[in-house]
Amino acid sequence: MLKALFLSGAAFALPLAAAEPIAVTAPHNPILSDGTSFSADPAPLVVGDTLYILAGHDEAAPDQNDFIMNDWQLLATKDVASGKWLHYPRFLKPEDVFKWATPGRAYGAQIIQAPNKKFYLYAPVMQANCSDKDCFGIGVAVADSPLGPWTDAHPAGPIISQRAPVANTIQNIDPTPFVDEDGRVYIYWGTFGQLRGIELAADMITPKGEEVAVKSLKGFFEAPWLFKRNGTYYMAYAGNHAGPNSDCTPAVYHACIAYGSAPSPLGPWTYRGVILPPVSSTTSHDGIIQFKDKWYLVYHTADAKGGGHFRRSVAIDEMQWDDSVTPAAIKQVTPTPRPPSEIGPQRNVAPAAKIVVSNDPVPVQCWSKALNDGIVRVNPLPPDMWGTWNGNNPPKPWIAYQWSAPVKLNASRITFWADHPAGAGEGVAPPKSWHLEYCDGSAWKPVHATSSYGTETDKFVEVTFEPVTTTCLRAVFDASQAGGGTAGVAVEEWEALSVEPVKLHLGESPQVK
Ligand code: FUB
Repeated sequence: MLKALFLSGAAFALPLAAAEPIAVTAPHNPILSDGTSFSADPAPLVVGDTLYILAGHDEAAPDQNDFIMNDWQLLATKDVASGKWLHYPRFLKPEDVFKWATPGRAYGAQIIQAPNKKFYLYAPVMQANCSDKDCFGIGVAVADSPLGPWTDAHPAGPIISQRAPVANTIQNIDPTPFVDEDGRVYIYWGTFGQLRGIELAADMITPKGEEVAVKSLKGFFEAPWLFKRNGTYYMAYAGNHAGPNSDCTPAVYHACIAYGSAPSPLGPWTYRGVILPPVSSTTSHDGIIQFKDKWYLVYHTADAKGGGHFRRSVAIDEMQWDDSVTPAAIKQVTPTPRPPSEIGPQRNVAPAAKIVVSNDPVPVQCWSKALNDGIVRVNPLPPDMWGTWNGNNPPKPWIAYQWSAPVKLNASRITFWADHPAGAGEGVAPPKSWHLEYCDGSAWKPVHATSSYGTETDKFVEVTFEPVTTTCLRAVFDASQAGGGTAGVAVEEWEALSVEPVKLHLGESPQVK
């Protein structure tokens, strides 16, 4: 009998065996939102009246920038809108099934049902006793039910690795298997811009025919997801063609979910567009499925309590089609819940400001929007900050906020980030000095500071000044210089504090009320 606990938006509180699900009520995304269990790399599967989502399990500490993933977990629902899910934590570990695998690195896996009605799990795992440059290999396990028990379908080792079926030098992860209507089986996989595909025999494990290397899906990075609708094959994937004019992402560390289509399972593939803009985690990972007349995109974000780039959580949203074009196009998904349109009252009016920077377009590893996103991470990555480092660093960069209505300010807080010490002439260092200016008509004027301008890193440095009523504020930096070199400047968060708390309207054109 199921031992089901009903917890609100929570994962699990009692130590239960892997086979025992816990009932979760998820009023909104992410599905597991309370920060007790992080979930990543979702792969949906429909069996009868149930939608399953196989997911990895992020266990990195808050300051750890690494994929600590020791097992997979499973979520199941009969009604997405109800928000009621069964959660099977610690569903499966690599070493439980694959005797040739090491523990850990339980990256994105997928389960499909074969024509023989059995279920096959395709899982990237680390091979033990491996001398390859990259020891990830894709193992296959088989079961009579998605809930297992799972046994290794190919105990000799992975069906795909740097040695099989064709020697390669890529990282062999993120498998996406697919059974076509005629019963033929295909699998794609890959990361770091390398996408490979091959047909498998009816046994679901033996490679058949030529392997293809797909080059035509713009910005392909990882997380391919192969599916078919109305005779057209679709490949969704995490893309990272980055830049100020990119349809995908401004910052190279982040990814959008993009897609392409093809007339046959092995291509040729044509890029079609973006399904999901970058999410709050640097990685993005997609799974797409039809369940009870609706199409869904499942993905992950850093939005759970205590979440981060390596503490991700699975989310699900409806996906719509545009059938007025051929092939049918996927409409861009709006993630839910939508951000609030109004926040406050609060003194920090930065979230309502438009950001303008001296070094536009910023280097693609950085992201100006990080300046006023309210997030200061323990161990940030480049897209968690604005910065100037590009190998030819400007000596006097600046960042500015512009409001559509005047604000009355008397303080500002800033968090600098550096990987070099104060006084360095290379890398990213705290600025030699900095000051604040406000606009008065068309002229920039310095504020009358009543405290000093600190340059410490990794914490908020506050500067107070005599009140100014203005529509713009800017921070001007004198970059650190030494030995003829100029260091970069980086800022994680920059707050502009109004004299009194105010309500902020965060619509299309941000305003202060
Ligand atoms: O979770 C580890 C890796 O991060 C996955 O394999 C990628 O798709 C990315 O989500």
